[in-house]
Amino acid sequence: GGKYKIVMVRHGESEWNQKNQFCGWFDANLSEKGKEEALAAGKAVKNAGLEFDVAHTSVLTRAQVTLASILQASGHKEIPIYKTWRLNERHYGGLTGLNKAETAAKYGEAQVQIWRRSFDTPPPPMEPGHPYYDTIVKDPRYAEGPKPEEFPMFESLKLTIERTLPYWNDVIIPQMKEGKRILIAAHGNSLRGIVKHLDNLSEDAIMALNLPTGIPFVYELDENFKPVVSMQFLGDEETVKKAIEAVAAQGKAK
Ligand code: DG2
Repeated sequence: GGKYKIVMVRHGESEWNQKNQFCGWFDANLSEKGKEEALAAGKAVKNAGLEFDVAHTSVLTRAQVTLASILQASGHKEIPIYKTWRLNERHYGGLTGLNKAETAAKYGEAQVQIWRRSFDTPPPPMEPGHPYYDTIVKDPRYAEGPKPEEFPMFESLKLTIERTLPYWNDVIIPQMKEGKRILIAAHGNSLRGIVKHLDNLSEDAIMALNLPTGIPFVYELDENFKPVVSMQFLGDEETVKKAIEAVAAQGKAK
């Protein structure tokens, strides 16, 4: 095994995942299925004998509720929980709220694949007047950051990594060095950014990676924080494979 172990999980299915809408910084709730996935994730954590000293999550409800369920279902009490916009989902810009399959029918599956998975092509910006512009920009949870000048109106995976990695390096790594056992509950694309960094994946390799909802995965890292065990899911292979394929298929026109 490695010197350090860290567990990450994408939140359970949200109501917008269920409706197949681009979500990004919109604060969707978990669906009923998502709540069940979060509880199952907690049981899997318990069965694997994993324990945590601290947890990190985004400022979005779907990640926070998932985290709370996992901690409760795995018998954790009162561990410190850090919430940061730096672990938020990537900001989906002008696509926020659109149905992914309808968008594929309108612009083509290839374009939707670029918007969802390219490394550095961002989605179109969210302009003032967009149905969710005020909801997001004026949300009081962002009083603590990002600063007005760094508040995104869209993000590629590259831009997402640029605001997530400082948190990994400045907050999470020092806690690991102190011996803290950490759980991160976040999002498909904020976690894809961390995975790309840890596994040193190429821009092509990261395009092909889809993360399932509600299935925790373990990394073991050596003293230089290089993986000795990468993305080991707490779930049987077939279930994980199907869940990953379902995420990939969300961009199909139907
Ligand atoms: C999804 C990811 O984010 O979408 O923003 O729609 O992890 O918060 O459900 P999450 C969204 P894709 O990039 O997989 O289309």
